[in-house]
Amino acid sequence: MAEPSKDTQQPPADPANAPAASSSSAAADGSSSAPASGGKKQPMTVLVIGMAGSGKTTLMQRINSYLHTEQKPAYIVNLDPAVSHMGYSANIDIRDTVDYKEVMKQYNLGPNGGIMTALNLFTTKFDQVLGFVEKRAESVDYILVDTPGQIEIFTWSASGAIITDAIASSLPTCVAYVIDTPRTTAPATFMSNMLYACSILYKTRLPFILVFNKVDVEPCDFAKEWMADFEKFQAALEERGRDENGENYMNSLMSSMSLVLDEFYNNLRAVGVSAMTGEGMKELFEAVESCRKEYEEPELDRLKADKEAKAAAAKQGHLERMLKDMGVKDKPKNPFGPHVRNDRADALFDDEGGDADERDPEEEEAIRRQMELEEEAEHHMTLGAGDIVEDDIIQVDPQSRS
Ligand SMILES: Nc1nc2c(ncn2[C@@H]2O[C@H](COP(=O)(O)OP(=O)(O)OP(=O)(O)O)[C@@H](O)[C@H]2O)c(=O)[nH]1
Ligand SMILES: [Mg+2]
Repeated sequence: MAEPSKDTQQPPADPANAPAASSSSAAADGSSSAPASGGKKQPMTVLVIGMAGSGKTTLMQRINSYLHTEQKPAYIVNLDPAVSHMGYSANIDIRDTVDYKEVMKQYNLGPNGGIMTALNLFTTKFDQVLGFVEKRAESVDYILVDTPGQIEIFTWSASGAIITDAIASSLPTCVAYVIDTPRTTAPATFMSNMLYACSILYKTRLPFILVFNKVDVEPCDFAKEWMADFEKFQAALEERGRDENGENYMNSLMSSMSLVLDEFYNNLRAVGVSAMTGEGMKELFEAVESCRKEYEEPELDRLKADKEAKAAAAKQGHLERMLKDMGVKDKPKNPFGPHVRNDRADALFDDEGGDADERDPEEEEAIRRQMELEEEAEHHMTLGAGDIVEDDIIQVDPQSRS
């Protein structure tokens, strides 16, 4: 791509003086998120994505004011170069950096291409944007990102992937996929919208919330029901698919796709909201917090795996010390060493000339333990340290050796 001209692109504006969310007040009064292990909890990034007109920008405004009343400050990033009116001020606004109309002129593009290219140009500076966001991460609870309605940015464009990967590798992040509920009541439209959501989920691989917006106009119960009960959705699909002659033109592809979606619903949460009235904000933020947990789980798994590896190493050291103390590693001194297991008892009895019935129970027990320990020592030598399983180690009781 040609180097963007100075007319169309400047470095992202330093948002230090941007008049967005009054972030420091709540942090100062201690009402922000609870600190985790001495430090402040990282802010959660919410990427607001959805089709044109689904209500993303209005929802951003609503969320911003909700967070203000909750005294949980937000940091706002606007990635829509074509937005004409926002009911809030963004800390970082793509419009301060790229003029998409100028991009249209210079690259001879239509509005859609202009918006996409403007975002692509902006993405080349996204490391700077991330730098600004990270600087403010200490003092805010949420980072809200508004995006253009050109949803294909997040399904196939490189800039979408660069943006989501950059943010998500730095901060806990989730996608709020906004759906225009009144326009989704037809089963085929609903399915098409869900397929979009599905492809964004698989492209971003981030915790995901389906946000059914505009519930002041149309409640989203029908959608939740279709998501919960696959058969009801199929029935609706068949019902609506009948033409005036009563023939059903919904083909088996539709049915198979709805089966795919059934699997997809397992991976997400759905909430009904109204960006207009503010209904459902609490539920939305409960979903966001559950996304935070989902995002953090792999990290927890890693910590758990670390802990288990350390415990295994400690047990191994313990075992080695015991084996050393007992001298079982020293094969020549080991009375059972030269014999294969099945011959051991006989070899011992032959040496001592004893009879099995006359054996001292304590001695027999000592022999049995010694055999077990030796077997473990051999097993240990053939396995790597990481292969030692708990059962191998637990069987060794140092008390019983004395
Ligand atoms: N009744 C109702 N209207 C809404 C709601 N949310 C948004 N709208 C209206 O939907 C229209 C589109 O809203 P926007 O917020 O601009 O939608 P958008 O997704 O940001 O649109 P693009 O940026 O063009 O993709 C506006 O007329 C809003 O007033 C809602 O919850 N209820
Ligand atoms: Mg918008």
